[in-house]
Amino acid sequence: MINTAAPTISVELRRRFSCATRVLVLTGAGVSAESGVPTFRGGGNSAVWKGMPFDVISSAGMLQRDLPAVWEWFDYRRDLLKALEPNAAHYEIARWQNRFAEFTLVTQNIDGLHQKAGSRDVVELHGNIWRARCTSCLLNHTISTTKGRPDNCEQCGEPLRPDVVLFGEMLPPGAFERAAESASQCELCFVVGTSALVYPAAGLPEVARMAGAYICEVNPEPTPLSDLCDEVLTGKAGAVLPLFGN
Ligand code: BV8
Ligand code: ZN
Repeated sequence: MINTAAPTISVELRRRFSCATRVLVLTGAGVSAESGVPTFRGGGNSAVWKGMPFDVISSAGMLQRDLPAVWEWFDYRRDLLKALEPNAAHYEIARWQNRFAEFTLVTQNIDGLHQKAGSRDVVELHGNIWRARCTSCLLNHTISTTKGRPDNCEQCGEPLRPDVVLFGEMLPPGAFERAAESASQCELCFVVGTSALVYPAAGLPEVARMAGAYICEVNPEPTPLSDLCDEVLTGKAGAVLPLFGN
């Protein structure tokens, strides 16, 4: 019997939430699920595109072999995103940036919904689907919802690629370092809507725990991180996170 009742936030967590100054939030696809963004894994199977598992189509190897196919995959996801809005979880997290003196939001999501909800200075570990990058001079290009994306670089004319981190590729310079620095300094770390299977992102909560932080996971399902957490709030982020607001 699925327990749909909202989980209870412990007195301990409420106390820590009320007096914390250094807080880290790490999010994954689950935080955008209630906005209608398909997750990669859920219900036991993982996303497949034209018969290819997502970590194949979203890989450095595929980019070398077939850039147009990679673009087709991200164009499809971007089109899906156009009509979608942030949900209550995104808005609650956006409010937290004004609540805590040292607040860091680290996301694995490329959908830009945290920023659309008002979050500033988001550490995007895996890039952003609304940007393209030149394969030669690395110039960044913004992809607008109306004009779509240019095929070639406006500076050197070489082909553009999605400005996202593909499997087998390094994270953006400094992004993981900044996230790990905040994890090693935080008192309270929330892990929201991630299956915690992709590295190095999934290693951040361990960094926070090693530094003595209180770790809280928000997820309707258990993950490999659940046992590492001081508290697990079993439920949907859009229902659970606003409970901290009152
Ligand atoms: C790299 C962008 C160095 C593209 C992404 C160590 C061990 C093993 C493997 C590795 C390792 N180190 C590196 C690797 C390889 C690899 C990796 O981790 N592989 C995995 C599969 C084992 N990592 C890499 O390749 C990384 N690069 O290591 O570079 C290097 C370089 C060269 C040579 C050697 C080393 C780069 C990884 C980044 C890849 N790009 N995204 C795109 O989007 O297509 S990863 C992508 O997948 C996402 O960004 C995210 O990170 C991941 C999906 O995970 P989640 O976001 O958590 O989503 P998921 O669907 O899985 O889960 C959703 C969760 O939400 C579930 O738990 C569900 O229960 C929950 N949920 C559902 N609804 C709700 C909810 N929660 C709350 N509320 C709800 N309503
Ligand atoms: Zn260029």
